[in-house]
Amino acid sequence: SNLEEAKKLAAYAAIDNHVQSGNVVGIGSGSTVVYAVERLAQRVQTEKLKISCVPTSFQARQLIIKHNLKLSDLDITPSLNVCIDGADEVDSNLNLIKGGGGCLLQEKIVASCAKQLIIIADFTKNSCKLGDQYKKGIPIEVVPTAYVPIKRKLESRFTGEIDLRMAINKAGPVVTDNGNFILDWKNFDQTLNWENVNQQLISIPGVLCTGLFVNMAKKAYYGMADGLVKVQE
Ligand code: DER
Repeated sequence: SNLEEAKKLAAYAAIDNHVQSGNVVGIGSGSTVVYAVERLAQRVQTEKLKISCVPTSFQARQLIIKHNLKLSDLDITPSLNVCIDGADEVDSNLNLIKGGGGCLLQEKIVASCAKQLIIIADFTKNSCKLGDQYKKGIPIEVVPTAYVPIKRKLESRFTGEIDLRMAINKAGPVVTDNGNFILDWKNFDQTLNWENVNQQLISIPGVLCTGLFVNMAKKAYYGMADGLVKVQE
């Protein structure tokens, strides 16, 4: 599909522009980063690229191992040159909604340890305001024992709906790689100040992380339907 082709275009462009030998690379989660890992593996073969890769999820770890890339972690390499990751939506200020795949906590940690966070996405992720196109809500990772009081606090403070993310191939709620639950905040007010909102959310006891990545991304690469790549910075 030209959506998959668009993801591949963005991924290849970002890897070719931002990864060089000697780099420690954060590997994001989701479907677009699959193409980024593919490109890294190609470059290791053709250019003898020397890199270490730090995963942001079990999925990313499996990808790194599958492609025989050098696996590292934050104990061994706590400072990364670059982190390549997808996003559910990007606004005109390069603020992101992430966590559609449920991997937001480790994604945010690894991104925070990298000198640059580079986003790769297809054109459908490119929005003016968060919520223009992405309707599944802002993910909030919470300690399972606290999800009801947190949900009620959020419902009293903000407009919109707060839903516990339920699993599809497992009975009950989604449990993240870190053993936590996810609340999805839908139909939020799109005019909110996301930096303030993020600070308010993480100040609630039991909230571990939000899918609001504010002032973190350095650039976003979008694969376009016409086969071109658009860069937002
Ligand atoms: O869950 C995540 O944060 C993923 O990176 C997601 O935002 C992007 O997933 P996709 O590349 O499959 O759209």
